[in-house]
Formats: sequence, C-alpha cells, structure tokens
Amino acid sequence: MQRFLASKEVSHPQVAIIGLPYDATATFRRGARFAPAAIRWASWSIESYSPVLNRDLENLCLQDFGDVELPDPPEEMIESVMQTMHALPEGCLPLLLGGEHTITLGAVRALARRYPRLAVLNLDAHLDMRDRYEGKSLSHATVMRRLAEELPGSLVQLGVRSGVPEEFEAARRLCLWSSPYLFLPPSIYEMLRERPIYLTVDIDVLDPAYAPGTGNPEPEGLSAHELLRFLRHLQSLHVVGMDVVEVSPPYDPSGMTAVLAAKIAREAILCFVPHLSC
Ligand SMILES: [Mn+2]
Repeated sequence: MQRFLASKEVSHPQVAIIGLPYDATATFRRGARFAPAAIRWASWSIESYSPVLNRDLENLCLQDFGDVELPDPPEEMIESVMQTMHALPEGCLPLLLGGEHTITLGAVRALARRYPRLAVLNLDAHLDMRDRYEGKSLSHATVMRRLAEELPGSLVQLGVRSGVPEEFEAARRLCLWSSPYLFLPPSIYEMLRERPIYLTVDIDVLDPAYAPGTGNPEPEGLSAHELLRFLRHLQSLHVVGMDVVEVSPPYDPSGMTAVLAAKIAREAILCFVPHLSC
C-alpha cells in the first residue's frame, strides 16, 4: 500500500509535500525542526483511505519533495521558502510540514504574488500578533502581525485563546475575522468562498490533551474530532496552499501528536485537491 507521505516521482503531482525543518525563532521549547520526519514516519500508521470522506490518497498523485535546508536568520529562511514555492510545478497544491509558524509567511508571500486576492485561514491557539518580540520583528510570536499588515483584511484566525491586549487590538484592526471559536459567520464564509485560500493549522489549536507535542501548549483547546469535522465542512473553499506547523517531537513522547498531524494532512488533502481547478 502507498503511504501518503512516502516519496515517489510522479509526472504531474496534484499535491507537493515539502518539509520545512525550522525552529530557530522558537521562544519557549524548540524541537519543531524534527516534525517533518516525525509526521512522515507517523503517516505509516494511518490508512490512505478516509472513511468519512470516502476518498483515498491512492487515487491522487502525491509527490514528496523532501526537506528544504533552511538558514537560521528568519528573513533568509522566508526567502528560501518563497523560492521553493516558486519552483513548484504549476497547478499542484503545496502542503508544507513545519517547522515553526514563521514558515507560513514565506509560503503566503509566494502565493500572494500568484493570487493577489489570497486570504489566509489560520487555526491557532495564539494570535501571534505582537509587533515585536524580544526585540525581533520576525518570529513565530509576530508572524501573523506581519502577514496581516501585508494582506490587510485577508486574515481569519480561529481557535485563538491566548495573547496580550496589544495583540487583540491589532487583530480587531487588521483581521477579517478573529474568534476563539471554530465559527465563521455566514458573511465571512461567503467572502472566503470568493477568494483563493491559504490554510494554516498550528497544531496547538488543539487541546494539549490531544496534541501535547508542541512548543507552547495552551489549555482549553479543540478536540481532534472538532477540528477534523470543521475542516471537512470547508470543502467548498478554493484552497491553494496549506501547512501544518508547530509539532514538536521532543515533547511528543507517545508520538500521538505526529499521528494526528498526519491525519489532519490526509484529510486536508482529500478535502481540497478536487477544488484546485476552481
Ligand atoms: Mn500557536
């Protein structure tokens, strides 16, 4: 049986899997650089078939492009991620395996050139909307602030339950929508349906009971079922890129967080690949 993150060469990949083993700006507990390997390994423990969606990865052309070697300075890392994105074959859906959340900025900058009306749907426990953190303007604690400034009115954040007052103020000013719940008002959902979407899943949006292996665990999170059910409800969105970030294998002794990340990746691929032709 083909495992969905197993490397193979295909002529016209529908999905490009790319590992971004980067955690140089992590503020609390590093380890996300080990996540791409852990998620690939964990993918062998789940089936390629989704009974809920009644779709199978075996019917898709996936290509794993391996890991990108990334420099430590975040500006250079982001440039490198952008170059990687630009080099992908036309028409395939990139699925990035972080790495810390800062990698998302490189992917979004690259895709925003191709899709000027790109909107970003971020599922995350943290706002990551500080202007600066420990004197730095670019880190996984500021990444969504930079993104929201570059794409005003284009960022939707769901599941957020942690941040300082400055961040909540910035979110009200710069985000299209920001909520602690997995809820999109109908008007926001209709707006998203009209735009190309980049979906980013920070594993810490889940409750630490389900995803303990992450750098900054935050209680009162979602269950695995709530998150997967929500993703399946978004099938009509035109997703043009996605990532799963902030899995930290050194804090994942059971390996369960990596397995859950692999399942999220599988379900997201099976949900969104048919919509690439939109
Ligand atoms: Mn987070």
